Amino acid sequence: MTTRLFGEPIRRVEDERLLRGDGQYVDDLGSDALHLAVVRSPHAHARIVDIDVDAALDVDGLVAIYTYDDLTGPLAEPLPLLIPHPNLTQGRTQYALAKDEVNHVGEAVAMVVATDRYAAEDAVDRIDVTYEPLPAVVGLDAARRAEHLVHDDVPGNVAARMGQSNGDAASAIASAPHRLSLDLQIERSASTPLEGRGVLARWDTEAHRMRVWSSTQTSTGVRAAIAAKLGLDLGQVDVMTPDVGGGFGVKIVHPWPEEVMVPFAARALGRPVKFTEDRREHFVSAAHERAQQHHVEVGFDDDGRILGLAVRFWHDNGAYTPYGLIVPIISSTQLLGPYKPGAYTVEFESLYTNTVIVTPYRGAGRPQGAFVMERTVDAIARYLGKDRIEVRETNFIQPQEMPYDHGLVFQDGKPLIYDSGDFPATLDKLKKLVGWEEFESFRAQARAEGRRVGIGLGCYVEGTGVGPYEGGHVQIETSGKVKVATGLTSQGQGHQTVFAQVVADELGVPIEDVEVVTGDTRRFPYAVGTFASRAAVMSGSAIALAARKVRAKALHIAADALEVDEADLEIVDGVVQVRGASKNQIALGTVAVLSNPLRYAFDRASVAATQFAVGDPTQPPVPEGQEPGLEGRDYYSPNQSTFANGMHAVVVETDPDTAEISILRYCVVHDCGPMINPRVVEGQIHGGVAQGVGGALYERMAYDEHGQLVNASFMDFLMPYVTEIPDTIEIDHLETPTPLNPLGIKGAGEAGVIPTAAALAAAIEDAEGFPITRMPISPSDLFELRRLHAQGDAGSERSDDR
Ligand code: MCN
Repeated sequence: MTTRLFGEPIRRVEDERLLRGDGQYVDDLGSDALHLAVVRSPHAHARIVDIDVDAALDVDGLVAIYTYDDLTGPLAEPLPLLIPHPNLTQGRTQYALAKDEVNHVGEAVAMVVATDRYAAEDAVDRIDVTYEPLPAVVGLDAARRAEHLVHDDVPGNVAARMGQSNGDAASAIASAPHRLSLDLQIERSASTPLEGRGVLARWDTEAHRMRVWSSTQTSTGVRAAIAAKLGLDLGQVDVMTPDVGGGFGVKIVHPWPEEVMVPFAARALGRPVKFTEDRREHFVSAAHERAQQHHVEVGFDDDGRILGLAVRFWHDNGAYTPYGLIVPIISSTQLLGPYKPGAYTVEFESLYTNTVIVTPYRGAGRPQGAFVMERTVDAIARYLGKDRIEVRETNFIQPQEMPYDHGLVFQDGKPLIYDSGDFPATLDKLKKLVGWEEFESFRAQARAEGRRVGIGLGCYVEGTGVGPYEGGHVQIETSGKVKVATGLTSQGQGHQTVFAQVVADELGVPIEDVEVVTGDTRRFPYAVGTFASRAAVMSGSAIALAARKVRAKALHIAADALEVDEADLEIVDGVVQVRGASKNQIALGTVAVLSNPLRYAFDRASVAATQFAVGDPTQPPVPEGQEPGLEGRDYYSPNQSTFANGMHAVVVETDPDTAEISILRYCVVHDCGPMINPRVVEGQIHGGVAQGVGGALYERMAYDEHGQLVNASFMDFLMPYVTEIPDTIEIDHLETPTPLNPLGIKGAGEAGVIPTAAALAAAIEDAEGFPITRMPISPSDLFELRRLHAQGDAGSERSDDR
């Protein structure tokens, strides 16, 4: 009997190679390539008056310089707006090279190709761009004031306004026994993967084919963009993702200017060209997220039951909107978390600023949403003098209410319907894990020692596995090895392991015999990409379905060969056998040979080596309704997202003198349905919590009023080290399967990051005794809040009792 691998916490098969330094990233490839470097705007907002390249022309090793004037046809048009929305009436995207205006520091103005990066950078330094600086709009306050405009033709800096309602929230709030209003704010942060962006292109002048390697989260998207921008057929472009050193959202955008300019240069020059982004470039020219200001009005009864909730918020979308309204739409719908809000209304404005563009960063609008909702629920509890757990329990959607329809439209344009989850049970587990009941005695003991401690929690629900589709291809080689391909890409999530687990189970083969390839358009040309915690649900399901097709085919061929009934067969360790009769068997590799009527001499040798000998070597026709080859392809395309959930609790200590914030305990209960690999899921949660702690306590994009990012390096942008992350993140799981996919699974990749700021704010508030309404919070911020609180002025929470 083969042991079932689904659910086993096996070690990741990719890790040994990666940890030994044997990974292959884009920059490890193309040693023969020319190098591209970028002239970037030093101004947040300026008109380009002139670009003088003369002084760069005598740099040794210079091969080419490109400005907007060198672009023609589709390449001279703005880059695509990837996710249009009817409300995005003022969407704007940038050009591959700025045309006549720049809208943030770091925007690409010209590109240089040279024999090496040093020469390319030297030439970049010698290109003299004359700018006419314009007033910069930096931050949400300036965008809302709209004294200056980012785009002349966009009044009020408003890219889009949008609202949704379920019921009459204004009346429900007005007639509620109690009312509170809160102002809550989250600042900019960013994905900051270890590997920045990178792209290498080779134009094959004989075959007229473009081969591109990109550090991307969507190889099919990059391929489509390159084909469209360079006037090539899709079939002429191959895009491969080698190892990718993290993406966390920032590599979903496609194409980045460099992703079309590198292939453009490679074709124009007839030589391979590559671009490797450096850290400073990443800070000022890739994407950020998170900055939002929120105003909440909530009405509730004596038990803390929410009767009406009205949220208005302002979303900083940066200089352009290539990713549409996805982030604020997610905030506006997912802030509801596990709760019934009574009547609900939400409205937002997505605003332009002269700063780096905003696209989804792990969590994608949900950390802000969870912060808003959890701060609101905590404020209700504090106002009523009730336990925070009790108020949550009062407002939870109950398991028997699933599927639960919120009466809103989700990010995918489909109704926001939760499919599964047991929120009371999740909270119960968390209460026990963190020891909620025992905390007061710990607080008393700490207080007696002159220490200040606090406990907080944060709950969330996350739409995962968003559509429209993903596919899988599974092939059994004549060697018995199994090759699996799916089109979406991997950035470190362990897909090579988990997809192999799924296939090994479905086919009954040893996992060592399964090899998984992701993000290679040559192997699987139709795909969407890796984001929205969708790979397990989408590709996992598609691969399982494809493997089932292969299994059915293998059993059919084997039954014929063994002259037995298909129903009597099983596959164990890569061998098809009659149940209970171990002698009557045939290896899957042999079945693969038989699946192809054209049998080669070397295939026959492998057949002869099995206990079953092929009788007639003449080639029979392909049986009707069957295709040659032991392979299968299938797609999974769900009607809606599946909703995972989780709850975090954190215990902090704040230093009474220095205001330093230390995490004493961090606990997570998580429900992503059945886990394919609990070790991988927990690794994802660890990574997510680490990023969440960064966003809550350390990381902020510090723009000055001129739009200069003054902390654009890891010396100044405080990404947490291992010393700032709790040694142990205690995790428990609840597995409520979804009825929506064949494996019953929900996503897990963003889980760790979503409620971290909410839980930490709650814990700090609990330790300090005054409201925490904005994140991140540094020791200096806390110190200042203490001073304001001492003056009776900390926090922005107002109540209005009836
Ligand atoms: N998994 C599982 N069982 C489940 C659900 C998931 O074993 N029930 C496993 C999956 O098979 C996968 C991992 O957990 O190996 C994450 O699964 P999933 O939730 O499907 O997320 P994706 O694989 O689609 O990854 C995307 C997600 C997102 S949106 C961001 S952002 C993110 C993240 O994953 N970026 C990452 N995790 C990251 N991890 C690394 N190392 N690097 C990134 O850039």
